[in-house]
Amino acid sequence: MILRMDRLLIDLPKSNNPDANAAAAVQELLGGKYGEMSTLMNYTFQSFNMRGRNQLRPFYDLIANIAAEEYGHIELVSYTINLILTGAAKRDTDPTKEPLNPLKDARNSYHWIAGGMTALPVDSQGAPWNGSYVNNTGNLKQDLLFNFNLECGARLNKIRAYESTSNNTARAMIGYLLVRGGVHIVAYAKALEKLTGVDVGKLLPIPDISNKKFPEAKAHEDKGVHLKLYQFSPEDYKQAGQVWNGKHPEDGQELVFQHLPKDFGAPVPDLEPEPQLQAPLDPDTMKDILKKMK
Ligand code: MN3
Repeated sequence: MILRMDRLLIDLPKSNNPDANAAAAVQELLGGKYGEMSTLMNYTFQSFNMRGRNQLRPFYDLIANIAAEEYGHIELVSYTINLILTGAAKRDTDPTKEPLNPLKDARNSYHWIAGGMTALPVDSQGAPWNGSYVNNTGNLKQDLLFNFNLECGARLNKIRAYESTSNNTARAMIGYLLVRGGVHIVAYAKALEKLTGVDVGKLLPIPDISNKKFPEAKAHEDKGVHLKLYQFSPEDYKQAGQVWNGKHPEDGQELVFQHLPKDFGAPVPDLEPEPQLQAPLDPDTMKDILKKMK
């Protein structure tokens, strides 16, 4: 089971430029075939379903820890979309003034027609995420190879999303996830190496561009974030360190398996109301209800 914390993995800056089409592009990193919902659900099902896990414990622990981290990744991408959409319409409660008009040519109309200018479990074209993106064959080598490919595809899409927008919130999120996705690529490469003896690390990086080329990723790598695999549990899943050890294939630094540091992450950004969507409740009525509930 999962213990949840009301924190975000990094301090996500507020957007300097509301941009509904940039938000639509970022959706690919959430609900696309290679998005965070896919990594979350792949590793979640692979860990639930692993037969003979006691013989395979270090690999089970590895996949389980990464699955838990991916929950925080879907949260981070969702908040990025929410922050980029904040203020993209005119804030006006008078419907005759067309407050939503600035959005009418944006690619994904579900963002404000179906939701409150917030993230959806869909890709950059609005197609819903679906369960066929999960690959869980019951064969460990096959699943690890799939995971390696999934993380490399995710990295490709992150780079293309980065190249699509200079939005500061999007780039801060992508910079961090390039680094953490990079950890997961190396982790699955190491797992395949331990199982087969093949030097998978020689393939890296895919694509042939270093994370250090992206200033928002380099800032995290300078602090060694690319060397750490986290144990997402106080006591459990501790044998992942038998896979995550040795040197990083790109810069030769020593890898570390550790607990999440205390006070890891940052407060969750508060999302301003968008009154033109008729989404907020009347503040006086709400105050009164909360008083009665105490
Ligand atoms: Mn991820």
